[in-house]
Amino acid sequence: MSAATGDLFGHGGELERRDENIGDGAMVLRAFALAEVPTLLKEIERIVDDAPFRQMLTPGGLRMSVAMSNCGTLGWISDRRGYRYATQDPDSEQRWPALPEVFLRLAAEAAQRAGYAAFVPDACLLNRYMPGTRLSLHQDRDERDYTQPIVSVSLGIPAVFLFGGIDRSDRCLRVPLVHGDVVVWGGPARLRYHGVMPLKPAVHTLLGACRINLTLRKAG
Ligand code: MD3
Ligand code: FE
Repeated sequence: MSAATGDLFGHGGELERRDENIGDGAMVLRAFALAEVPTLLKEIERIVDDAPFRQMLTPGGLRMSVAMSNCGTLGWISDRRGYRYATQDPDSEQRWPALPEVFLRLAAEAAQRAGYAAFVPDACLLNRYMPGTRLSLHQDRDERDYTQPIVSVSLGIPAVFLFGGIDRSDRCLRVPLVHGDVVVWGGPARLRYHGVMPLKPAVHTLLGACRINLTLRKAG
């Protein structure tokens, strides 16, 4: 892209697909999900119709700032008893909605591009952020097999992702994530601490004052 094609800022804007390595095993695929956004949003609507977003309790009894739902054979939940994967939505006592085909395809294509062949997730956590919502520094360690990557899809208003190290006290890289970005976390990045800074007030054309992050995992 050049000035002649309308890229006034010279960085390709948010429409250009581009791969960025942000650390060993962690790859940002800029705009990778853009073409699928309409389908993704339709599927998200169906999922949260059956399994509405809710703010879960931490084992310590605090209400999480992020509102969550799940689809797939396993869903990540948190309550006074701890963090775990469950086959049922604890609110409805029904199985989680099925993983839509477009989620499976996008996850497999992104993982493939980052060097992980044949990624077949069985769990998708849907995280909903509003301005002020944050996710504190944590590791994802409730899954069975850490050799499997995690694929995340960012939709809606921007966020600053915090990418730490293997120790909680390691310094964090700040990675801005925007609508349509996909990140693949695997290998040595799989157990690194990470979180999301409090979201700044913003409005997205399609999602309003909201960010939705899909996290696709093979949990079982
Ligand atoms: C890095 N979600 O749901 S996705 C989570 O934007 C979570 O909602 C964030 O962290 C969000 O657990 C970040 C990116 C992500 C997911 C898993 C990781 C980054 C990761 C596992 C290891 C290292
Ligand atoms: Fe996480």
